[in-house]
Amino acid sequence: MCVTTTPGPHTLGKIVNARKNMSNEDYQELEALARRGRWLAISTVAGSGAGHVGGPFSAMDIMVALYFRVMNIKPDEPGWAERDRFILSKGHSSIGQYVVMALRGFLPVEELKTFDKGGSRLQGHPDVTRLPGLETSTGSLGQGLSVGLGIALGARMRSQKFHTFVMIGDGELQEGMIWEALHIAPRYKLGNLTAILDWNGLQQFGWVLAINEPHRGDRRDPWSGIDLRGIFEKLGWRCIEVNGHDFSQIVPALESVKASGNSDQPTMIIAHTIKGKGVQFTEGKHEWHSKVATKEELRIIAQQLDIKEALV
Ligand SMILES: Cc1ncc(C[n+]2csc(CCOP(=O)(O)OP(=O)(O)O)c2C)c(N)n1
Ligand SMILES: [Mg+2]
Repeated sequence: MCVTTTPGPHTLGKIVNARKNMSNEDYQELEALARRGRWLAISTVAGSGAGHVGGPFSAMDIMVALYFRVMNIKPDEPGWAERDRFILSKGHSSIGQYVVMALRGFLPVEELKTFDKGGSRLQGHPDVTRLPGLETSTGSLGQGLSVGLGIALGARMRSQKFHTFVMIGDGELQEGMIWEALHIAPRYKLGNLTAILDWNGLQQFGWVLAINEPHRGDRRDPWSGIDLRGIFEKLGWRCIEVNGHDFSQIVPALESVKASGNSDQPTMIIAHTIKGKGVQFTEGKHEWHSKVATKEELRIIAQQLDIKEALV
């Protein structure tokens, strides 16, 4: 029989907070970018009247690290053949990727205002036919790791040196197609492929056993009490666990997998994260999976993120 688990960030016990491997200035610069990214994400969603918040906030620090420190990319030449590839398989967090790409110079920050509008390059879920810099369309959960695997395999066959990163959600990890890719990547010895698991313990509907809505089933973290690391390792993945909100752990982990791109083992970075991270009242709250902030909430959020100017 299934039982519900205690609410809240399930993995905090495992998170190490030591700031090493990085200067304070470096850390603070990345932190400021992530705060600005979170503000742009939540204010853009508010301006558009729809979109996701919890997932983008959970993934923000990792995406900032990838785009600003780790990936070899040229914002003014998004199709550059040697670029490192990033696929946001949990495509509902698109606004997070768009704001990081805007801050990095792939598109004007002003363009964020078109988010989720008809004709916009910034669709609610990433559309590769519209926005240069995306590697594939995502949003139907479960597909991105297989696409990334194909890209990494193609790179190996052509002796191309770039690295492919794919971020998946912990809810998304329930999709069967992800497990097909998890089985196959080690067999192809794809050291040039890194999956990043955004393990925030929450999906769309939270923790409460849905007594009045039995058709929705048990809403607990599906991986609660499961040794995911052990499973990934048995399948042949090298695993690194990080606090997904500590740049001094994220950046070295991502850099180390790039450095070992020639190895014969794909890597799984297990990122322990908090859904809605960055704003007190959104952290760990499934209600903020996709919610539009009110004007009053935006005012408080701007304060908490230390954002001086009102952008909406
Ligand atoms: C195939 C598929 N089924 C369902 C959905 C609807 N959906 C969007 S987000 C989401 C929850 C995803 O949870 P998780 O992967 O943990 O993402 P995060 O917590 O980072 O938001 C669901 C069920 C979808 N987009 N695709
Ligand atoms: Mg999740």
